[in-house]
Amino acid sequence: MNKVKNNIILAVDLMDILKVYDLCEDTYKYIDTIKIGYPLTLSEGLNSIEILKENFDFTVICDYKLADIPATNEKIAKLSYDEGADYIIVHGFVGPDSVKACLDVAKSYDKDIFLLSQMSHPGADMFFKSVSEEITKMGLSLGIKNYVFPSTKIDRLSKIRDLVGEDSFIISPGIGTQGGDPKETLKYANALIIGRSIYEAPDPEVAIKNIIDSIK
Ligand code: NUP
Repeated sequence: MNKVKNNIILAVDLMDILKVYDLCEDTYKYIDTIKIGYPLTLSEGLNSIEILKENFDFTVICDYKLADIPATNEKIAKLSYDEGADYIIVHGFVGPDSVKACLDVAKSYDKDIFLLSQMSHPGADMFFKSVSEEITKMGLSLGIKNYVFPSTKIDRLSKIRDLVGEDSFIISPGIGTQGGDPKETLKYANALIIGRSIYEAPDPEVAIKNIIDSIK
């Protein structure tokens, strides 16, 4: 990935496509990239991707955190790209063959993946803390350029930036509701993934404008 408008990726974990549509109408002027995951896809279907692309021309990141055997990862990746996904998020802990299966599918569609090597919630430290750098190094050895690393582990985010270098693109969740600071995070990440702080705000447009002002 090269650039994200206003460095904000809107994470939409709503489960009603009409509410998603309203949210997009309120915010599309400020963003060009949206992240959807299981909540929307399982409730409204994979064609949610197409709806978002056709109506708002968004770049769509599918946060399916693929973590299966290569053959199954491959099937899910194909379904997602067939439906118009631009990127899918893939878990690294499952190992290089499972990740490479997704990368190969992405390349065949002229698309790309994001590798996830650490998660934002407190419990993630139990297992990820000791392996996130190794997972990231595996990603580098596979030639991966896009990474998801959380804003809630800012000390390690800065290390991951040093590890992946300035040529890689890091997107970072955990902003606002989970405690991550937008400005601090952008010292190391290229873009912020923000969901509830925007879509649960009384006025999502005001919320997004305030975040944009705060990171100027
Ligand atoms: O480690 C992660 N943490 C995280 O919150 C990896 C993620 N992909 N996410 C996702 O980012 C999460 O599933 C949600 O879609 C978004 C953060 O949303 P919010 O906390 O801003 O509402």
